[in-house]
Amino acid sequence: MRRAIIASLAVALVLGTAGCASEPTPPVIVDEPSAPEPTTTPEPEPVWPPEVELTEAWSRFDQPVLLTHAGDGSGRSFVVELTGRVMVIDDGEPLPVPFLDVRDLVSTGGERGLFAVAFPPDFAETGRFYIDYTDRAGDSVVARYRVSADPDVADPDSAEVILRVKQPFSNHNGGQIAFGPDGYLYVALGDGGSGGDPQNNGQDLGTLLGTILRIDVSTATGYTVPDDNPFVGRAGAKPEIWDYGLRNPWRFSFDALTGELYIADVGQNAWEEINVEPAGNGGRNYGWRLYEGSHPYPPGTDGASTEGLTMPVVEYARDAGKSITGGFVYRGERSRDLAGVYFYADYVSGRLWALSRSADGWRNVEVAETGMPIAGFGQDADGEVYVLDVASGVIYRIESR
Ligand SMILES: [Ca+2]
Repeated sequence: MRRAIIASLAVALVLGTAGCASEPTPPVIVDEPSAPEPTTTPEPEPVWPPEVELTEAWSRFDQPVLLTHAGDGSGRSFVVELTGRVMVIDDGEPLPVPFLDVRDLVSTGGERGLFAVAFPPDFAETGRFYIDYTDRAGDSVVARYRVSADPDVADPDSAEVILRVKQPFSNHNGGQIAFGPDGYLYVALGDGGSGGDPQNNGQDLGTLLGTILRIDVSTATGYTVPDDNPFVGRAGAKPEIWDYGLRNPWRFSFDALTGELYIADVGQNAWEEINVEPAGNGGRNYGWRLYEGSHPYPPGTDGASTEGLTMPVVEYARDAGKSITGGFVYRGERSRDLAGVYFYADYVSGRLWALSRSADGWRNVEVAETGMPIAGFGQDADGEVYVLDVASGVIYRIESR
């Protein structure tokens, strides 16, 4: 009798969960032996679960997808607009004149546009910086620019394309670029697009598609490949590759304190995922198109051997969202309770999550249902983290409540 009551209770609970659209399956921690071991436990540990509010900081940007800083001591922030401009926020005020306007060079619509700007550690001395966009032909471009005599305005004539990657399809263009703690430029490239990676680019070390690259841009022109890149000298492999097996790593970021690399990889039809890489520990195969998240791809197949693959730290299914947007690890002063918390969101569902780890392992919790199409996050020179609404053009600061 008791067994029957428990059984019917269980059925009721299952039905209740399935029937309630507002309570999706939360992201789950993937417990994989191949997952990277934490190299550091940041101190102090954040208050858990974090309670946050989004405070409107600025508005009227045109499809903002990234807020970053130059690391030059100026305290300025730079906002990347998908439509092709980089704008400056100085002393808390957006400047009316763009830092850079490449709308004439950029293709937009769908998953195309101006994606990112990145400033090298020696930017204060050299004035050189980098942008990533899809050009008029739809191909991926990384270009170097220089500031003009006015530090708030770049010289449009200084453009030098240092990398151009042919895109076989219009979608999955990656788009993030950022300097690692080692001073090298990291570049995300999607698998080339379509669906299901028809060219198998993710598992092919002979193409730059489906990867994160690591290149040395300190040269006068172009770039060189660091000698200690993981695939240097391997026959048939592109030496620029740092990590591979990625589908569409639209957003990655480095923890400003630990140097760990957080990669959010957009899924195919079932699973969105976050991967966390120990600082300086590349050469990893993140599994696509053998696996989507921790699940064999295509669905219903037995799956390839997981040997040599790095599985995600966390993943979520379609009832929680359909397109992951990676953010940043909070390292600011304003909300000390959030120290060490990584924020990410889903572009379609508008859900905002916090991920962090304790001595017992990773933990993940939803912190807001924003209802906003979040296509990007930001982190300023002070380590504060921002959420960017690509539709309304409003930028919100994440603060502890
Ligand atoms: Ca993966």
